[in-house]
Amino acid sequence: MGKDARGLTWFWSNNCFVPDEGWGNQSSRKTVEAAANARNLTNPVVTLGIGIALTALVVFWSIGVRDATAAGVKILDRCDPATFNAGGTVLCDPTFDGGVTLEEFSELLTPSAFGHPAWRFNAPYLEIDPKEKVRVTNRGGEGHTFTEVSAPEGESPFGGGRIEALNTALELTPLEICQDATKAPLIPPGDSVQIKGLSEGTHYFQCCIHPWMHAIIDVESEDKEHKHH
Ligand SMILES: [Cu+2]
Repeated sequence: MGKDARGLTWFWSNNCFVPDEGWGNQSSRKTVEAAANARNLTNPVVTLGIGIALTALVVFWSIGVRDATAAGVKILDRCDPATFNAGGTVLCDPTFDGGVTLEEFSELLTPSAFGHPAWRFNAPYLEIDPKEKVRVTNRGGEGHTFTEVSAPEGESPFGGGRIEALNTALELTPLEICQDATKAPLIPPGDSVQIKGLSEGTHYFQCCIHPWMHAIIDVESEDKEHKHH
């Protein structure tokens, strides 16, 4: 750890220093925790401690659960670390091989182009049942948010995020929820969040950094679907 000329505290993370203002230190801490958890789960003593019949039951049960919670959304981008980080702030994971330069990214920051399409949620539309959870994983090189947004019926729930330069370029009005980093927390590269307990109906999500990144999750019970058919 150390301080630079700008007074930022820097952390050693992913074989490079990152300032204590972004995702770097959170990311490495979570990776360490995840590795520790993985070790516990694969501990042979724990596995041996479970009887064969019980093991069979657990395996059967976990397959059932996995089927029920299969929904997933990948957060994607293609940031090129060399050009994105040239301004002095670590915007893009220095080890990430994105390939889209800041110049290429900026060329599509117009209201008509609506941002670079490599910055997106995949899939952008999901149908789940009420008990189903959604795992949202950041596979990009930048920090993103997956923030639920809403608006009165007939109005678009989507809007600008918390990066003024991006909002201005796209001529978007900032959404209030995006201005609060505790309500719209950053998901660092490699991290994931789980969305659960969504009510029946249509839910809208967007990135509060890159406001063209949108997703819709429709929650509908199977019973209801059967009645429709
Ligand atoms: Cu984003």
